[in-house]
Amino acid sequence: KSRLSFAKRAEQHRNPLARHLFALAEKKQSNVVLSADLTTTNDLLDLADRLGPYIVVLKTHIDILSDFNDDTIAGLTELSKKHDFLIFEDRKFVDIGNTVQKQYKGGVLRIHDWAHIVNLSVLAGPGIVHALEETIKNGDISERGLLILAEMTSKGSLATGSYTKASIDIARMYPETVMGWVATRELSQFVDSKTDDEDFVVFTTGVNISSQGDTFGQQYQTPTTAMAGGSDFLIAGRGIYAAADPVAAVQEYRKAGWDAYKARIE
Ligand code: UP6
Repeated sequence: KSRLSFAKRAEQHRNPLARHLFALAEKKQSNVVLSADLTTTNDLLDLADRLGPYIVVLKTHIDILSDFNDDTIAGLTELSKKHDFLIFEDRKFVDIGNTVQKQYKGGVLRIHDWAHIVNLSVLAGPGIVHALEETIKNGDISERGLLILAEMTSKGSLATGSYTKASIDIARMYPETVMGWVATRELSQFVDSKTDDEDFVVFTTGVNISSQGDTFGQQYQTPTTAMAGGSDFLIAGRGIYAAADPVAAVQEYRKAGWDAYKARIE
């Protein structure tokens, strides 16, 4: 796990989006990514507006909205500027490169236009990353980045062992656009020998302070255990938005995550 401060990592990182992310974390004293899994535009924008000050990234599943339209994206983009957070579309691309390029750049969702970060699985091999990287490099927006889904939090996940190792190996082939990975912990045991300028960011899903899991096999850890295990950014959904008071909850996650971060760098 990195003992360097976010400020230091912001200074040194080769990827402009990673630099921005670390600088935002430092500025807002938060490493919370809100998984805003609400299903109407109004509810999503309302949550983003109320919780925006306390988070560094808003994670969306844009295809679960029942009323997705141009105002959804205009609203999200405006709030991302107002409260200074990045947008991460949790799209989990998985198809062959030729198809994901179309899914990323075009279609009804035009994800590349508005999402700073997207993620993908390497089930189909490295071509998917090559394709998404090409779209980013050919586009005229510099702040776009990828995360590789190296592990999953649900019980019985097959993304383990050699699959996780392959995810890391493929991430390291594309250091200009792959900012890091989504994993439950630090995965340095899968990195054979690290080069000096390597600094992959670890995003961790399955974070909840008051629950152990759900009836579909989701498995949670707390902000404190996730940070101790080597996470950099904590992704929490129901623990925050389904709480009786989401604003109080996001502040609680922020404090827990930031205290654990402080303890690690000092
Ligand atoms: N997510 C996981 N586990 C993974 C990958 N992604 O939970 O391995 C995503 C889910 C959801 C969020 O799609 O958007 O993270 C978790 O939400 P929750 O905190 O409400 O469980």
